[in-house]
Amino acid sequence: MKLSNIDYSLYFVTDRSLAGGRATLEIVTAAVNGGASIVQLREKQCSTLEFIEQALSVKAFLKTRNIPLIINDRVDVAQAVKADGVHLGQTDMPLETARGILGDTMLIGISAECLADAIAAEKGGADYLGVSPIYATPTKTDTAPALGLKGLREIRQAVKLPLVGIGGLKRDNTAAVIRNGADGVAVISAIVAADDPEAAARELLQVIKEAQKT
Ligand code: TZP
Ligand code: MG
Repeated sequence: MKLSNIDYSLYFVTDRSLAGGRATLEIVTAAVNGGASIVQLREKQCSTLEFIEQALSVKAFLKTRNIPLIINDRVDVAQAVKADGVHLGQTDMPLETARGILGDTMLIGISAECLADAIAAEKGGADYLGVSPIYATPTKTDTAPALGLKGLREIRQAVKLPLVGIGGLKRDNTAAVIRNGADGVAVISAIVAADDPEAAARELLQVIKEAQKT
């Protein structure tokens, strides 16, 4: 069964290239100890075997904390490890195809790069949207133009799905993303590249929780 009542507040996305040699499981553990509420395993370089092994070890840890695991890009890997969901971009497997394969067993998150993407993904049965990118970021340069807070607000007004903002989000610009309609904030470098990922996650979550109150 698909998970419900997901807490999207602090959505942590991994990236081993920014981890300074630290293991993905070590960073995920720190992020979760600091308050990450959902984790996406994003592996752009490794073999399928390594992706699956990594996912199984991260999943075993996350299960002990009741934190959902989302797999980036790869429906087959998500299925192989019985992840809680898969996250798909606009040039990944189409939503309809993925839903056909996965049925209702798994969450499907879609990256919405514009208003039309968001509306189509909601109509197509996505479970949540990554509004992408809010700001330009060196972590991913092959993105659509930045949506900014105005683009986020337009999407918020048009769809009911949970939204997470992604792209260039740090402690100082996170509150605005929540106040402009996002349910949560998705980050890579703000946690992965931090000297102390646990403290970085904790500080971000504090900002998010404060902003959610207002
Ligand atoms: N999709 C849109 S921007 C982005 C992704 C995966 C990268 C976000 O990384 P950072 O370091 O949080 O800006
Ligand atoms: Mg993708």
